[in-house]
Amino acid sequence: PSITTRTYAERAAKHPVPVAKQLLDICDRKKTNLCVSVDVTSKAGLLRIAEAAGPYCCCIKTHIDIVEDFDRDLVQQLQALADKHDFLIWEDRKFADIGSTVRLQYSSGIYKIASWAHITNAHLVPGEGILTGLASVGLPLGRGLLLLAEMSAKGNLATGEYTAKNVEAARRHPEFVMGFVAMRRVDEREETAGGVAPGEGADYVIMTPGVGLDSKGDGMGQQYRTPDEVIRESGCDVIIVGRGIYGGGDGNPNEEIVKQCKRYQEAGWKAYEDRLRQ
Ligand code: 5BU
Repeated sequence: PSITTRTYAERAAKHPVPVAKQLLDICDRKKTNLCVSVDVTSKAGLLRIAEAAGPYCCCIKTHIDIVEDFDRDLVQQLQALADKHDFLIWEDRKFADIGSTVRLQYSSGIYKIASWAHITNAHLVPGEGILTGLASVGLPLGRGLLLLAEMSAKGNLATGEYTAKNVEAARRHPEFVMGFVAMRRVDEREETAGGVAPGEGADYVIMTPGVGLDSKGDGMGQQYRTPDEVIRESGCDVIIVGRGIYGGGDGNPNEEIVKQCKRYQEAGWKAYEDRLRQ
């Protein structure tokens, strides 16, 4: 049977990366495959939205370098919210340098990402040294990495052979690479092409941006699909929703955030249940 017919709980029980196990367990426990992306520029806004969205999501995705008044207290409060509401934190840093440099970018500087983000992600453009560099910091801390095998934006270059190379590289780092940012089940296509029975290989968590129920794009290249297209049709595991929930700018009022979270949580979960029945 294919990975897409297994439940999050079944997959959690067998996953080799502790953070992937944690994430899949949260999805099962809270009945949500929603990751809320919070792209706001103030500490207060980020914390307010994380507090409002926390009960409905498995993960909060940050871009910490856009926050104007970043301080250590911000990440401490975010960690406290993650504990309180049972979600993971993903810093969408998109590392893209040589191993020795990303190692410092991940561990040091103002943000010290590895000290608070359960998950981060990287481009494979520099080659596999980037995985060795990030793993040297992240593995001892029990962190997990997503490789950017595909992207959501129109005309992006993460396609074809490049996508396939991401899957191959992930297979060589099974203890650290927990999955992919991708638009479809990139791992299973690979397995089929290579003659390996689908589902018999490693299990990767596919987390998918470009999700919206009310809009098809943002005029700057973003392309939106529905939770059903992403989870059921394309076999991805987690929907990432940003502006569809927080509304852009400094963010919707809490009431609207909660309403949209419930809407996306419900749509994502229904798509998952429909997929299991397929
Ligand atoms: P939106 O408001 O739902 O469009 O926000 C999408 C978020 O996902 C935003 O933080 C992007 O940086 C992020 N993203 C994306 O949109 N597409 C991609 O391919 C990747 C990340 Br990788």
